Amino acid sequence: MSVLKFAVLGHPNEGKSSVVSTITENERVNISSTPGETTRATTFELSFDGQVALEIIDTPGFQNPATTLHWFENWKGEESEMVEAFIDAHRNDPAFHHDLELMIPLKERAGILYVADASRPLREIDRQEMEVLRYIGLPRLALLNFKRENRSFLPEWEEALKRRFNLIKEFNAHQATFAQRMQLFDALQHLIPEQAKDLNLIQQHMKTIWHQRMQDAVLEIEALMLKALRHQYKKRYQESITLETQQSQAIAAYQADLILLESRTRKQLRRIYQHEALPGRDENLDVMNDELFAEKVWKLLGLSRQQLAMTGLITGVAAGVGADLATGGISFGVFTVSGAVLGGIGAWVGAPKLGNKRFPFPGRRKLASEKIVVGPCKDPQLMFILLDRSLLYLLRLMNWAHARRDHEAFLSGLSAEAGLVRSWPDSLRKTFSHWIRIQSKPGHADAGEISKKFKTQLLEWLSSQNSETT
Ligand SMILES: Nc1nc2c(ncn2[C@@H]2O[C@H](COP(=O)(O)OP(=O)(O)OP(=O)(O)O)[C@@H](O)[C@H]2O)c(=O)[nH]1
Ligand SMILES: [Mg+2]
Repeated sequence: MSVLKFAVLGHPNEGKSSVVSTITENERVNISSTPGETTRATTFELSFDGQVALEIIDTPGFQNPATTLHWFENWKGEESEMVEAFIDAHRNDPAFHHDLELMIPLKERAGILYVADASRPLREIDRQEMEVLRYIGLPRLALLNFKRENRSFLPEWEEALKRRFNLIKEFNAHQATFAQRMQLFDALQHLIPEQAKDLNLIQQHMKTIWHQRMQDAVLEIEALMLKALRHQYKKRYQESITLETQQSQAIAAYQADLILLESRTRKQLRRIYQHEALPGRDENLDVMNDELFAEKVWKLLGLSRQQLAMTGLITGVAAGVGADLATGGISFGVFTVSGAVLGGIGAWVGAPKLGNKRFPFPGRRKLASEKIVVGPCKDPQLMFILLDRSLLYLLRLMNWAHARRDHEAFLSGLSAEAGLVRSWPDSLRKTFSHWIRIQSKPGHADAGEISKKFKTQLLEWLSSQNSETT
């Protein structure tokens, strides 16, 4: 496959670098609200199997389109030598620094992606820039990047563009989904038919990677579920501190462990989607940012009480949970706390409430060798909530354009009704309930089978959530 080249050109501050960042999924492209941020032609690559397939060249905005156009209009030499001659003629003029930089990729006959913010009025200077590109004569696609909602200027932009560009396409660099990026590649194939085969190959590579990422994400999420399901926090009993204090500390430590596991999974998901700069949590968010065990989270995410009752997972040991379900209260009867007594004296198992700190404890002598054990969790709702939060995070991540730098908005806006597992198809809920039952018994003969079934169904569901992308 040969290396295809496209230069991204346009007026300063229109979103050129944003287009580059989103197409190449590169969060390190410089983007800023200050016009003139990009000062040099800079190449960003798309590589597959270690081979560069596509170069997208970010460029500074036009500085002197009127003078440049005038110079082109008076050019008497060969058309193919015009750009080179222009660069030579202005080499020592600092006022043309950006104009020369943006022409560098054009010397190498890169295709042109002209970026314009069509949410503002068209000006004379825009027409001059378009004319400069028409004179250069390379295949050119106009990308309309709406920085604001306003579409009232669209007709005048279309009118000016259609006479000077081979194709016009809307591409919102800060909102573009995977499907819209694929459509951009469709447009490029129309723009340069002789490169259509290679462009199509790039598209296929991108689709394969997209699917692979979803599989990797599902693996990460299942791994989190497994760790959380079986997690135990153990601490040696200390005679000098009251049992109650030690038990609450142990529960807090257990919760902190799960929150850490969740954070690590979010980090892995960010790595998979090349979004490493995005936050794992943020300051002002509700269901995603509140700690895993916050009351609000337990109200809004996970299954409804009725759905939970129907999983068949709430039995005997989680009696506390059952009672809460009946009374309509929020359950914190999450844990089985067991003080496994060493020395063969015995063990107790209870279902204490975190709220009122009621812990059953047999009336007998405490030994220094006793341990406070929290977990594994016996409340299936914890699993559904963790899964819900992971999926909410994942869906946000996969649809977050790489050009966006407003990271503080990444986790916000997930509404109170945002829980996903409540609206899952019954089959998936059933499979995950089954998964919990089987996987809570390490070494279960059916573990491999249920794991496969769960991952397959989860992947199908994820794909359906992004159906426009497949
Ligand atoms: N809301 C919104 N903002 C955008 C969009 N595209 C660009 N911006 C913002 O517009 C400003 C300029 O974006 P850049 O991508 O740096 O623009 P540029 O054309 O590369 O700018 P220069 O390098 O200065 O010529 C930044 O503040 C971006 O966040 C968009 O589609 N939506
Ligand atoms: Mg730029």
